[in-house]
Amino acid sequence: MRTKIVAGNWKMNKNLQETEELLAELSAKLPDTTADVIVAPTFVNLQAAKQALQDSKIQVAAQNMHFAESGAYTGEISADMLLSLDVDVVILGHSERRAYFGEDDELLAKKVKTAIEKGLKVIFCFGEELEDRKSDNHFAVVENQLKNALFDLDASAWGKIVLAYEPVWAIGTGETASPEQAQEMHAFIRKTIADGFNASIAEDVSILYGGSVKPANAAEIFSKPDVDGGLIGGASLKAEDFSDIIKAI
Ligand code: G2H
Repeated sequence: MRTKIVAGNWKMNKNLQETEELLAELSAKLPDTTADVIVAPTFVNLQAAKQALQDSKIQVAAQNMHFAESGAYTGEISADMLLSLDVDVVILGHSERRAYFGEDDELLAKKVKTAIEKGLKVIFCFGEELEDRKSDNHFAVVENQLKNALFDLDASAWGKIVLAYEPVWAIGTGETASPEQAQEMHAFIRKTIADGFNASIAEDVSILYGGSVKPANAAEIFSKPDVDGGLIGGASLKAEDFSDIIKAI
C-alpha cells in the first residue's frame, strides 16, 4: 500500500500571525485520516509552524533548499538549517522555482542529491507546459525531467522520494487536468520509474497531482488508481478547503 499524502504549498503567503492562525484553525478542523498531511509555510515561519504543530500529526515541509552544505550563498537555506528545526521534508523543483528562479534539471539533481544524503524526504515537482501538451510532447518532457534530476540516484533513495506531477498550465489558473489526464500521466510516470529502476520502486512511490486542486474536484482526481494524493496551492490557504480536500483522499 502506497502512502497517501495531502500537502499544502503555501508559497509566499501568510505572515507569522496568519501562519499561527491558519494552523490553529486547520488543527481544529483536521479530519481523521490515515493519509500523511503536510504543510509548507515560508522559511521564516517554519519554526513557528513546528511549534504550533508539536502535538499534531501534520508535518512541516520547506518549499526549497540549497544544494551546498554551507557557505557564501547569500539568502539561501541549507539542509542542515532545516534539520536543525526538525523540518525533514522539502519541496524541490516546483514550476515557479523553475520559471522565475532559473532552476533547471541539473541544479535540481544536485539539490535532490544533497537532500537525500542529509536524510530529508523530497517532494519532487515536475510537469509540462501548455505548448508541450499542445505539441503532444508532454510525455517526453516529463520523462526527461525525471531522468535528468532523479536517475543518477541510488535505488535506496526512493524510500525518501515523493513525486508531484504538476502540469504548468493547471497551476493557479483554475484549470485542472482532467482525472483521466492525471491518471494517464501518473501511469506513464510509474512506468518510467519501473523502466529506470524496478517495478517495486515504481509500485511503492507516491505520486501526487498538483494544479488547481480544490474541494470540488479533489475526490474525483484522488479516485484514480495511480494518483496518491495532491500538492495543493491556493486551496491550502483556507483551513476549511484544505480539510475538505483531506477528507476526499
Ligand atoms: C501548483 C499548486 C501547488 P495551485 O503550484 O503546488 O498550486 O493548487 O494553486 O494550482
